[in-house]
Amino acid sequence: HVANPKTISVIGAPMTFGQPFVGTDSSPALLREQGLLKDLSSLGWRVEDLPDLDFNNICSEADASLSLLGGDHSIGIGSLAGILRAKPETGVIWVDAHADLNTPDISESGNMHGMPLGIMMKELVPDRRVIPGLEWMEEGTSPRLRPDSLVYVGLRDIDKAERKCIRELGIKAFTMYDIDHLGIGRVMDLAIDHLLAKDPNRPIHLSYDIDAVDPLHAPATGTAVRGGLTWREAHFVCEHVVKSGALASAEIVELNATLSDGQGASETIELGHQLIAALCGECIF
Ligand code: 4U7
Ligand code: MN
Ligand code: MN
Ligand code: MN
Repeated sequence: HVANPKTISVIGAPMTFGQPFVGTDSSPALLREQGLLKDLSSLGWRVEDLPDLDFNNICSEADASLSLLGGDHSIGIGSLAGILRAKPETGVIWVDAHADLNTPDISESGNMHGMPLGIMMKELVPDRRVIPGLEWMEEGTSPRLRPDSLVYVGLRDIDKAERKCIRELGIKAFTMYDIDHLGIGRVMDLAIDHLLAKDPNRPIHLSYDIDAVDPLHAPATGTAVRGGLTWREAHFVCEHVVKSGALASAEIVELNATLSDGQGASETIELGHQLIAALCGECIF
């Protein structure tokens, strides 16, 4: 019914190496099996269904695209590198229980899914050639994420060293405390304002870690933390980012159907599916 539909490219990123569990690699297939792509078409999008990334045969970083299906959150290293290379002025909204601002030097676990933002910040890792496997990031143009181009939503489990970095770099962070205090509506207004106040035309990338949502609704994930977003808050985040008109790309990560019972797994995958549909404008009228 849309004469000239907008195109959404969907890429599966079946990555598990950023954390100790297998299972996050099945999520792109599970989302596809639930009819995700058909739903996006019926929302009026022309869907470009790209093959899953092959992490045994890596040649370059992921291209910027509208929707990336993780995979653990270490895929953020590649997606941010690709997105910032294509559009360096991109602002990032990071929806997560965790700050993912560790570096190999300060991480307590050594797990890469806790480091994607740390690795993107020049202030934290000035030369990425020291990190085995990431030498490519310093070749040619080396896109970086500026601390003032990032906003967190949903934080509630921050490591000591990360807390220090957030303070020192002055990163805008809305924790669950802020969501309780101000409400999700005000928090999302402030988050989007922070990114768009100076440059209303810049693109926004949304990185959505399913563990931002309360484990009551999203138990099938590797690092669940109680006290997260409600079902409606989780959706509102997506709906409000869409409404800003600035959303250019998004990824949904850390779904792991093997880490819960059958019902918990299907509820988590279904929620991931619904959040992507919300990002494609399902509830906007
Ligand atoms: B996720 C942690 F120590 N901070 O670095 C770490 F608490 O992508 C958790 O947000 C990281 O799920 C969680 O291992 C990474 C830990
Ligand atoms: Mn997380
Ligand atoms: Mn994360
Ligand atoms: Mn996690």
